[in-house]
Amino acid sequence: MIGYHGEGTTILAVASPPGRAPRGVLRVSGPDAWEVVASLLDNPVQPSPRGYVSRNMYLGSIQNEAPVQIAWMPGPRSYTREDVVEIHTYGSPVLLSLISDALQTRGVYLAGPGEFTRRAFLNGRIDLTQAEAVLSLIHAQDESAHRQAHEHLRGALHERILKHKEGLIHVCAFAEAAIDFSDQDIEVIDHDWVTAEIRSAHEDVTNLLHESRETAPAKEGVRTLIAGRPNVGKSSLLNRLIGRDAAIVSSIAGTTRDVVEGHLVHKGVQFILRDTAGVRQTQDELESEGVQRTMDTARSADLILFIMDASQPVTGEDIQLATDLPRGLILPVINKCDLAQKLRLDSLPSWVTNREAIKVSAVTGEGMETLMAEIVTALESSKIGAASSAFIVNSRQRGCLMRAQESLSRALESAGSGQSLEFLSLDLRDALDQLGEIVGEVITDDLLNVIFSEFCIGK
Ligand SMILES: Nc1nc2c(ncn2[C@@H]2O[C@H](COP(=O)(O)OP(=O)(O)OP(=O)(O)O)[C@@H](O)[C@H]2O)c(=O)[nH]1
Ligand SMILES: [Mg+2]
Repeated sequence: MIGYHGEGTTILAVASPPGRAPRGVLRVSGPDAWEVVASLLDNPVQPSPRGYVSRNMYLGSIQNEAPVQIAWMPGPRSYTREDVVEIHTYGSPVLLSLISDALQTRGVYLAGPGEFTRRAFLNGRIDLTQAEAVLSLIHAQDESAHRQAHEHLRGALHERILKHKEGLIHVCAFAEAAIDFSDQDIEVIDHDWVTAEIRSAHEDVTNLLHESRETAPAKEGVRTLIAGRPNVGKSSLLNRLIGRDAAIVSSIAGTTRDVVEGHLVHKGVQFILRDTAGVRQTQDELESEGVQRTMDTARSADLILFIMDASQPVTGEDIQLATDLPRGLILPVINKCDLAQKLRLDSLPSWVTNREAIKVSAVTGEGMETLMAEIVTALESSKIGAASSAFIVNSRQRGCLMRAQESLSRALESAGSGQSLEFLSLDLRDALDQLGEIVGEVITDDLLNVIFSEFCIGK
């Protein structure tokens, strides 16, 4: 059970990463923040913060002479909107835990995960999309995820949702007023306007969903599958790309069985590379399990590199695999181009022959730069990865968007078919609830706990 503490309590957390570090930071937030921190200091300070300037650092010492700097950030102009005091000192785990213990004996609680951000949300400083953005920012693994989290932090998603909420509230209010007047013979509602408002919200929600599907992978990295028949050099290529021998390489066909994963950051984009079993018909039970895994991985990949062997003629296995692989973003790559060229692509499906295959050698390293450049170009044109400035929405937000989209579709239908306005108003209220939930207007404690439990302590 995650411990979150009620109103009026003061909480603390070590805000610097665990372990030894040059600096350590403890954060205290709540009504008693100043008083308890002041009571810990060796040198007498005012028990009241009067006379101390907001956002200034004050020198002192704590726990028998450990020098500290105290930053004073009175609410409401602080992260949590409560009084916040930060204690900056040596990054010694022992010292930090001594201070933490001393604060706890004075009635300060250890913060739960994300409790500072939770308070910022509950005190109205940020909305839920921004709180979640703080989380994404902490977890961002590459520049593009970082940039998108920043966008949310600025409230970009919030703004886009609110724009439609206003319009829909208006329509809903009119529809409900019209219900009251329905026994009188006056036309109080302009159907064209109603339809236009709902359609515009429906369109934008649909767009958001569409954009988010395309960009979601960028959060953890572009899932890249290295596929090909046995022995074409998939494992060698993985090792070459990530610069270490992660996968076993051998001249025996059918070496790789498990999916071997490697990470690579290129031009600010994070890639999760997956080397897999070479695909062929096989009686070997283990190998065929490996082949099964390759095809499963293919279905969830954002990008597939289809590897061929320059030194061999095309085989039935190449053709079969080229036909079976899902046609998302897929690039033909010819490996072993350091050897005499025997490969002719004619018999392969047109998606391979229609474009120029990228020629590389995993052994000499030739063509690696071109390969990465082609990948980046392909990603840019497909909107996966760094080039996209589109919205990343998380799965919670996505669920709300999907439900809002459904309600709006129903509302559109009932507006168009001249059904009773009661239906329209119900569907609009549903849609508004869902949009409200995205920004955290309608939200339960349970949901809040789930969201904030993903945070680290101290944020
Ligand atoms: N000359 C040359 N040999 C290569 C190149 N890439 C791989 N090889 C050799 O080809 C053989 C197979 O390489 P692997 O990387 O194990 O091939 P794989 O596709 O992972 O094979 P499986 O795991 O069995 O599907 C090894 O003997 C490698 O040394 C290359 O670019 N040039
Ligand atoms: Mg292999």
